[in-house]
Amino acid sequence: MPPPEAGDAGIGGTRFNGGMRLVVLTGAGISAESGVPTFRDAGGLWDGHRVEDVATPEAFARDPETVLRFYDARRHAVAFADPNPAHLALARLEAVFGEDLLVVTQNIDDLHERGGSRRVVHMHGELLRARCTACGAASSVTAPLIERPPCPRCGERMLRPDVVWFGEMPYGLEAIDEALLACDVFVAIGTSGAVHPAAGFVMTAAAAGAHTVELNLAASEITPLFDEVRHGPATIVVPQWVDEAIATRSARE
Ligand code: BV8
Repeated sequence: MPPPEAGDAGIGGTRFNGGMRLVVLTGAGISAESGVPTFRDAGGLWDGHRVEDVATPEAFARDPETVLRFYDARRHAVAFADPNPAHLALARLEAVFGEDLLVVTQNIDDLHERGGSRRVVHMHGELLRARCTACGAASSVTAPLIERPPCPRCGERMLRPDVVWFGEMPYGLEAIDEALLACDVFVAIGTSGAVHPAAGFVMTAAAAGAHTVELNLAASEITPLFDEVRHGPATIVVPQWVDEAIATRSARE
């Protein structure tokens, strides 16, 4: 894929060529203004807990109650959160770009879906899903997992959050890689770039010729890797960028 030409119609710094295929990666920062705490900001999720105590298979084996309570509490909190203008903007983007847009989220909340996005890959799993450690079946969470509800398929009371912990293989990597290699523009929203392999996606996209954009409240660990950086709260910078992307696409049609 040829790199974007200087003359291509563009938005701000974003240069689109040909197909305008987009991959958007989101992190906890896109849900921050919905009241869902991030991980590494002050007062974040990791402040109260050590990752090793709540987000690894070893932690679950050692102290399942602490881990189940940690995720039950987050699931309860997310139920009271609403999608914010950044989530709604990405749904508007999907309404225009359709299959030319893939949203990959590191988040385990359902705010993208409640905001109207349909094409979402939850590479780190989902709070609202459980996985049976006896038969492997995935199912929707219908009660706090600390109550040990039965697996809908095998009846065993051995459900864990269907969430990807540190040391576990993220979901959807093949499809994500395919989309990164084919995209014209890669956008990272509200992620610190602290966790792999998500933190490396910008390099995969850039190596394949994509224009890369970071939309974040502040500089992240991977800011230097992007062609274009816009700092500000997601509820401001994401709708702005989406409006420009839609205008650019409409101007080309
Ligand atoms: C794996 C689910 C094998 C659980 C999470 C190199 C290659 C591959 C792996 C590794 C590697 N080096 C190290 C590893 C191992 C490890 C890892 O990355 N460790 C780190 C700590 C060094 N990775 C793994 O174990 C992964 N699995 O490697 O499998 C493999 C090997 C090769 C290739 C493939 C596979 C699994 C990692 C998944 C762990 N699970 N979440 C849960 O949610 O409880 S990670 C968790 O932290 C999140 O899901 C998220 O992905 C991650 C990072 O969090 P962010 O979303 O970025 O949030 P954070 O708080 O950090 O930052 C918030 C950002 O928002 C900030 O930038 C802030 O400025 C911004 N912000 C704040 N407010 C706003 C805002 N922006 C805009 N507006 C605002 N209002």
